[in-house]
Amino acid sequence: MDRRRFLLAGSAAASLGALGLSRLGHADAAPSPAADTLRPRPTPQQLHWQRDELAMFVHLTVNTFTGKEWGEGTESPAIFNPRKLDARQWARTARQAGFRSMILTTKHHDGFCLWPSAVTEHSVKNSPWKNGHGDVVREFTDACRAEGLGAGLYLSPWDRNAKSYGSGEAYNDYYITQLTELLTHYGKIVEVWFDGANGEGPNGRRQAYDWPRIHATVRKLQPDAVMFSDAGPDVRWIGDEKGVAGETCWSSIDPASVPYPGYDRPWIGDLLGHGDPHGSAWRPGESDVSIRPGWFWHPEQNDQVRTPDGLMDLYFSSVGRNSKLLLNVPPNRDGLFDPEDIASLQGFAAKRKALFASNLLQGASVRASSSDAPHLPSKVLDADPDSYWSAAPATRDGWLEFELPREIEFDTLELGEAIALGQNIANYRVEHWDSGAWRPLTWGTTIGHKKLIRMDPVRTSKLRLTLEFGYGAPKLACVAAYRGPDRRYGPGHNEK
Ligand code: FUL
Repeated sequence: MDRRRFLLAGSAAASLGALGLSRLGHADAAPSPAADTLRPRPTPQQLHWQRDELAMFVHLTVNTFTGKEWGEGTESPAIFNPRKLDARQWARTARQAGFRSMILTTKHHDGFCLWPSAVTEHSVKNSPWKNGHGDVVREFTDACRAEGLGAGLYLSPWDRNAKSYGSGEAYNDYYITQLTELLTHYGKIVEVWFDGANGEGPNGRRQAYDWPRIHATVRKLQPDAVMFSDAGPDVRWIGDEKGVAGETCWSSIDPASVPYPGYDRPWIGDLLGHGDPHGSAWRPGESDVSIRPGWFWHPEQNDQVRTPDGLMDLYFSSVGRNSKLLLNVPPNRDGLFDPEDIASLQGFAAKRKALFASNLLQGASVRASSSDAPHLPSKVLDADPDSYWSAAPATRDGWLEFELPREIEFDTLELGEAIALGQNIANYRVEHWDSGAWRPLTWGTTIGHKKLIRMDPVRTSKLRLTLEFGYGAPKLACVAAYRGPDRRYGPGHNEK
């Protein structure tokens, strides 16, 4: 059913990560400090978006009441009645679990609008909920702001209810009107989410969307919002709906490789998952996944809510691979998050708090292969993402050595590049000092905003991080080691 399942089934075995590395020769070609500034960098909005790390998706529509995942577009608005709907409960849950924004499905593929749109009768205004006077988008955006969260909106281009769907301009006008309503009546919107799914409308026809016009409308009405789709333009889909970014994950991509949203090709999943170190566009990946098997609430899935450990796995495979996690939590038929989902989110937050409590490398003396003052090696140990160590200009590799006053024990490493200045590091190696010699600990590709590496507990008083290849002078904002209370992870766990 899902277009994205088709993509996964068809994804080529050849990894674009391998492709990225095979092109590393470029890195050694002609190192110059000027070349560093030519590589893509994030806009302030993209940087803010990525540093938020966690966003919550909220899927709600007539499907919540029919048990379907994709509505037909023929559902009666009379079935939509989330009697106890409390958007503040959603936003409070999100904030308490460390999420920084939420994205609501204002209209899913069934065409039912969660706000009283002026251009259709297929909306909350013809539902029994609040006697047709309700507006979920209003309650949602108000709740986000009350809890200090950014508000994002999903508006499905595919609409199985609109009569004009598949007609060309008439539907594009309809879509632009709905987008305009959403972007002008509800205050500041931080993210607009464009689904690439494009099926047939009620008359059996498909629609050619006017993407340039859609993008221009968002830029004009909400210049600070980032736009998501397979093809960006600001943030890209990570290529699967499992919450798993590529082990190699570049924030840059060649815009020509995914020319428009919904560009179905068998290789797109890998391409989006890995990005492209030579891509001209900074377009970081968003990993969307649901806390339950479905995107919408189904009573029979109440015992299949992901556990706190399962959510930790998602955190490592998305945020820990230079992506952002967009975790869906669907409200039930009362319009509330279920207690199971809330408990799991609280457990997830508690686990992150316990694991990332303190950087055990604090207090180490740090030496580097070279430095570009004032960006000294010790900068990787302060918690400020804007302060960083830089190797000397025109270098493409380097190392950092940490010497601690006493032995530490850790099972998790965190690395972070100074991504305000771009993403350069193609691969790294970590060694620890053991019985009078350096011993290999781990090796990996790409770092970006955050790379998290899990391993069996290691005891050492010295650690060495070697940045073997890059496309600019290495610039690291963070190196951290943590010891989690869990002991269940073995070596290589993160690679699976
Ligand atoms: C997909 C849609 O078809 C699903 O129903 C869901 O909304 C997901 C986030 O995107 O393309």
